Amino acid sequence: MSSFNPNMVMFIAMLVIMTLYSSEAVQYKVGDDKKWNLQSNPDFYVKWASNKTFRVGDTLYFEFVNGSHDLAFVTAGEYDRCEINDPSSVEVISPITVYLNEPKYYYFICTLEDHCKRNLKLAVLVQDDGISN
Ligand SMILES: [Cu+2]
Repeated sequence: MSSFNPNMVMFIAMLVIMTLYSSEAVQYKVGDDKKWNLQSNPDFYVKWASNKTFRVGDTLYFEFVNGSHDLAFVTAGEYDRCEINDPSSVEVISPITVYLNEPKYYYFICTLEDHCKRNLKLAVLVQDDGISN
């Protein structure tokens, strides 16, 4: 019964190892085809982030119509209150690639008009890649 093809066993073992240890960085396009925009569903960006695992080395790619939206890197408190204390953290030219270099929460909002209060905001938890420690 134990007639394993040694080549096949080796092949499967290599696939498993590659899957476990390849820390291929992933680029996530925020909102997918909806991009960075006001959405009719208030939970849109919460849901968008909830089914993904963000890891150190991954990137977020924000795309929007210049002048219609912007992107600010904010603290948890600013995210909650839709405030911005550091105007220098606002990016206004699309597209914007954000490098997730640390295992922590990252918070983003749109600062234009009432867009943040209308839930154009994103929080992601970035996890350690599990290799570099
Ligand atoms: Cu906006």
